[in-house]
Amino acid sequence: MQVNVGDSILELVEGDITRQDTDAIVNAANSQLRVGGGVDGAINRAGGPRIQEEARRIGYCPTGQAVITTAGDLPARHVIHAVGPIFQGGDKGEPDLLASAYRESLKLASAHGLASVAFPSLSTGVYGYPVDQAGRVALKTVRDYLTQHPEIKRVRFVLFGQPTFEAYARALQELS
Ligand code: AR6
Repeated sequence: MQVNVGDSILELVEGDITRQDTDAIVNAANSQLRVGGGVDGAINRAGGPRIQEEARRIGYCPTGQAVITTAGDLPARHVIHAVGPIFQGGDKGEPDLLASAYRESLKLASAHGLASVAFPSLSTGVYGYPVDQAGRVALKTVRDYLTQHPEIKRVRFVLFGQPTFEAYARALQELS
């Protein structure tokens, strides 16, 4: 499923983010940048130790921000480590922090001249953000960024499992 945003493409696929050959893939990281479970564990397992070595040197990333490293042995060139919020009911600034994590990831991609970026569904696993709500925030934020930044040609959401894919598909239909 895909939509055009200006000359750029925003697309949804069901799959595994470690297999994407976009210029960057985004990791759902924690502030300590220490390898965890979920998509973080999968990226570090598939990409090898160089990713974590660089992340350790960076050391810390606040919630709502992002940092960039090598992608090690992965097909992508870079991993952007974005820290989404832990969901605490929704009235603790979570939507703004989630939007910020997406926006800051895209700003890093623009700054590094990267034209294609693959995102997982940030915060909707271990961090507990309800996927319907998170999908709306994610897609609106990315759509708005692409509207103003044509240098990013393609953003692909790589959704793990059919329920997550369908939640994002509904959110994209609402948005467009
Ligand atoms: N490809 C794409 N999506 C995936 C993959 C994969 N290979 N594996 C899991 N997902 P989570 P969070 C989905 O928990 O909620 C870690 O321990 C998953 O089904 O990875 O932001 C970090 O170190 C879900 O839809 O990230 C942090 O401590 C989505 O990715 C913490 O978890 C996000 O789930 C971050 O939690």
